[in-house]
Amino acid sequence: MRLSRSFLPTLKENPAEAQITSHRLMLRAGTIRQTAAGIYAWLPTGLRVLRHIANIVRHEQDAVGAQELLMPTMQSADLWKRSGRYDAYGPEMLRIRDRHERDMLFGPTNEEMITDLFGQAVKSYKELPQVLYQIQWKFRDEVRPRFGVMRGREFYMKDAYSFDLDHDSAVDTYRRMMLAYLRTFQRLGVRAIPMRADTGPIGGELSHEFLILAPTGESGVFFDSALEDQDWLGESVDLNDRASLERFFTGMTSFYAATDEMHDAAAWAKVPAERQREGRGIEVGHIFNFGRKYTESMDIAVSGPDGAPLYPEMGSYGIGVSRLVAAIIEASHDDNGIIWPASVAPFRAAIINLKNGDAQCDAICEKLYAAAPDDLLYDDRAERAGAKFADADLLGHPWQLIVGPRGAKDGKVEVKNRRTGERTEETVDAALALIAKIRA
Ligand code: 5CA
Repeated sequence: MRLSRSFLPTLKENPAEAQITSHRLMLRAGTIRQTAAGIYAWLPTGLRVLRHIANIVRHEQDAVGAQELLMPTMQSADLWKRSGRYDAYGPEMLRIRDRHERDMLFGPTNEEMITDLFGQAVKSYKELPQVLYQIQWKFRDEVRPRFGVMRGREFYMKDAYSFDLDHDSAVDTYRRMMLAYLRTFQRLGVRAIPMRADTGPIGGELSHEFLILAPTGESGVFFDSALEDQDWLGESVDLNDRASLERFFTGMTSFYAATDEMHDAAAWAKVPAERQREGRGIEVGHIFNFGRKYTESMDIAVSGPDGAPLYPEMGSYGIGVSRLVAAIIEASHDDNGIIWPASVAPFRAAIINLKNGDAQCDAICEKLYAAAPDDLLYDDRAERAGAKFADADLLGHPWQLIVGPRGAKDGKVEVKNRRTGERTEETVDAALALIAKIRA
């Protein structure tokens, strides 16, 4: 994209309404704008990041056998009356009446709807297990929406739901999902630590939260630093083998990790002091196994091996996709702006033309830009170099390809790594080779 033609409203000053770094930087870098309390429009660069995150999430869900579908945001209250949650959910649910006076709601989550869809389609135990997911907008009328998209009222969530024949099989599904989550966060370029969690109003016994460390996090966290050193992408687990899933899960849960709500001082004391990490964390994912809570309350059964009705065991698995955009920034920025992990960055790199109109500079920039015009941001504006550098740092592209008249004479490009600040002089071909491998 050519910056001179793009819709990218950056701000020089810190917006007064933003209290935390990620919110400030998201507004300043032109990724979002608030349209009502806790409700945001995603501007082109923000939408790019949101899509990149969603695609990584999608890929790792597919890899463990989950199937994507898309449910509506609007739901009928009747569904929720069947599970008993219509009254239980409280004022966070946005309730709406249609022109025929029917009670509707904007979905805060989808257990009821998916259970109903499952019940309409699946009749026999032979069709189990099933894991279904969507990436869809949710609405929760939070009392205090704050910190931008970190705690919004409308937010984007990946929600998956599983149906298994029995508890052991549901535990296998839970463990596969756990692995998918660890791989997802690693690919997103952040460390999200899984912690035993309270099951809260959703109910059930097996539950983990995934937290990204950041001083502005809402929960206190205690964990063994060994969890930060694991390579989940390299971990070989046979997804179809119960013993292999159990080995993985037992290994992972042998390391201490808990939020302040679940903290156990005695167990903590056994973690070697040099590996004890304490801090604050942002919840970016939450997985639950809650057994037959919805299949029983909504009377959704399949026929079992002996023909008798059987209520499947369920789990649900959420990732806060829009919250992740902010959480990644909390974990990855400096005084000059955002530092995007390459996997989610809006563009692979910025091309900075230091002298627009100079034949050599223009030619090199155009050649670099032609390599991936949809995935590079070419700063072709008639601005001072300083302003271009400041914007590139603010926007957080992992790489900057800087083309000035002095280097251009010799066919050279200056390449800056945003994270390390390191600059090297490269040939145009070397810069092209770099562009090709950034997101590969
Ligand atoms: N039905 C289950 C899992 S599918 C569920 O709704 N879980 S949840 O309530 O924990 O939400 C899942 C994730 O959505 C959370 O981990 C968090 O990352 C994100 N999330 C929840 N509320 C908000 C909010 N108000 N703003 C932004 N993200 C949110």
